[in-house]
Amino acid sequence: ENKNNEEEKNVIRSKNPDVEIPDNLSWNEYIFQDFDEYADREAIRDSISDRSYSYRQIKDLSRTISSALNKRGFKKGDVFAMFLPNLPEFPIIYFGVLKAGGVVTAANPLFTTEELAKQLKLADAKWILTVPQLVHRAKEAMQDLGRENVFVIGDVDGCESLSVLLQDDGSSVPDVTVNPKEDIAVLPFSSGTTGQPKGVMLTHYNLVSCGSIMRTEDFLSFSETTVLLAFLPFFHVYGMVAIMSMGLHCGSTIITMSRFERDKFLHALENYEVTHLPAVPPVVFLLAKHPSVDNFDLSYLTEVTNGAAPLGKQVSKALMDRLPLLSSVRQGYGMTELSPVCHMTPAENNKHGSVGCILPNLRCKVVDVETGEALGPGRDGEICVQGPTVMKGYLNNPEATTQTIDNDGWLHTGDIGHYDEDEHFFIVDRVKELIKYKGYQVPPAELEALLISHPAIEDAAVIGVPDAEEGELPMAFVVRKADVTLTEKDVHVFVDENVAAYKKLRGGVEFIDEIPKSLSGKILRRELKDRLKKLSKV
Ligand code: 4UW
Repeated sequence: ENKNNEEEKNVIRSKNPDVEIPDNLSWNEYIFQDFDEYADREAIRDSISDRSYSYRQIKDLSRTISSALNKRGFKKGDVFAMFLPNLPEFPIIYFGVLKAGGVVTAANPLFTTEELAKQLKLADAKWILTVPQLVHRAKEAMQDLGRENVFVIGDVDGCESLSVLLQDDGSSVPDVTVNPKEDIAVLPFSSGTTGQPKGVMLTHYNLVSCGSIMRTEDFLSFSETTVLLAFLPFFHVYGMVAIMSMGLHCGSTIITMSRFERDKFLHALENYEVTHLPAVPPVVFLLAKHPSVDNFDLSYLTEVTNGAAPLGKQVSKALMDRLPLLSSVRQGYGMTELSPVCHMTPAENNKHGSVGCILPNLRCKVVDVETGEALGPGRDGEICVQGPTVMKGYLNNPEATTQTIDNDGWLHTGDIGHYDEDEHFFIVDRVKELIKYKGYQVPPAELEALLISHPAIEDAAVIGVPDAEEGELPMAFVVRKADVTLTEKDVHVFVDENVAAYKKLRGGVEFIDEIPKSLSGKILRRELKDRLKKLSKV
């Protein structure tokens, strides 16, 4: 490439050479590349039921699923929803759907029926897989759409059991041709920089690109001797791509955990001799600080990786001090819209508090939010990323797409940060609305829309209150209608009844006369945050 210097000024590229990205493989073909070699090795095991599958089984059974789906009328491009916790069958169905040319949209198993129905509708899901505990919500949400293809892992009257699909004779494995650069493989949901959750179109090529550039020696360190503990949900890109898919691609063993409970988690680390732990800040915090940790033998654990929310320098240092056998506390930084990783800590040169360096094949710049100028080292601005992992766009939402990806293909992350002289990046703030509670996305617009639907509420705004352990706690400013009584408790009860538990207003409710807004009607969240700071000082 021979770009002129002007254009390249302050555009950061990896110090590692670009890698070759296969453009003829589907995401499932890429992940399965070395499965024949891994053969009878254990691919995935459930820490609760102890059910497990070998690499050979994952490959064979996902073919079986594609045949079974084909017989039931599944067509290329059909959207298949997965509404379940982390179970060892997850990758079998996931790759089975992809093999049949389908698109996977996975939803948070904590979702209420309404939250699920919204995603199914936007994604136009024709099929869904769930577990008995959630089948009620899955059925209701599908009925809203006039659809009834509900599969369940286990036995429930009126639903076809996964075990029936798995008994298929494999005679109808569909012969689909995937166009990796055009065809969507997965459709995760993200609110992006503003508004309600949107379907993020990730093509096979987006994902193969992300896999290929992460896999470079300096970054992803999974191998055939790696044991991963997967408590982070597979419905989210971090779990789905960076843990489940890449763990399998590298021939590692994945231990699934469908529910996080401290002692069970620590016991699983010891019992399964876990070597690699992909984590989020509250769990890194637990490992660094909680007294129970001393009761377990964690001597196999060599790597803890943080992602999805900011990790303080002190916590990362404290963990290294506590577990001297850890070779590193690494970080990955990413976003659903980036398939999802753009920065990772390189093997050498681990700097506490840094999210690492830009991965090969990508370009990154830090731009002044006012002028758009690409800034030099040490200066804070918005992180922008360009390259083959940038999503195809938001589903049926060209407006939101052009707001996020500019004409030159730069994706604007909505994160504020800088890089140092060695081109290691640090995230310091977020300009987008998004709130992250324990790494989960809590889109303020969603809570605001809910609040405003309450008959006694005139207007509302939701912001994140910083919290050392959980990241941020959603908090609402509420304007009451004239002549109504509405208490803080009323607001909490109303919200708790209507949203998944992680979206609760743990940061509190504050009544206010008017929501500060710009002339164009946008909520001035900075002003609310400043107001809160003042309140807490009084
Ligand atoms: N530090 C500070 C971080 C960080 C962060 C994310 O829910 P999304 O869209 O996506 C994610 C994806 C995270 C991820 C995926 C795969 C992976 O390997 C890895 O590292 C191990 C991480 O979270 O939310 C995107 C937003 O979350 C914040 C940031 O605001 C970003 O725009 N975020 N990672 N390390 N903040």
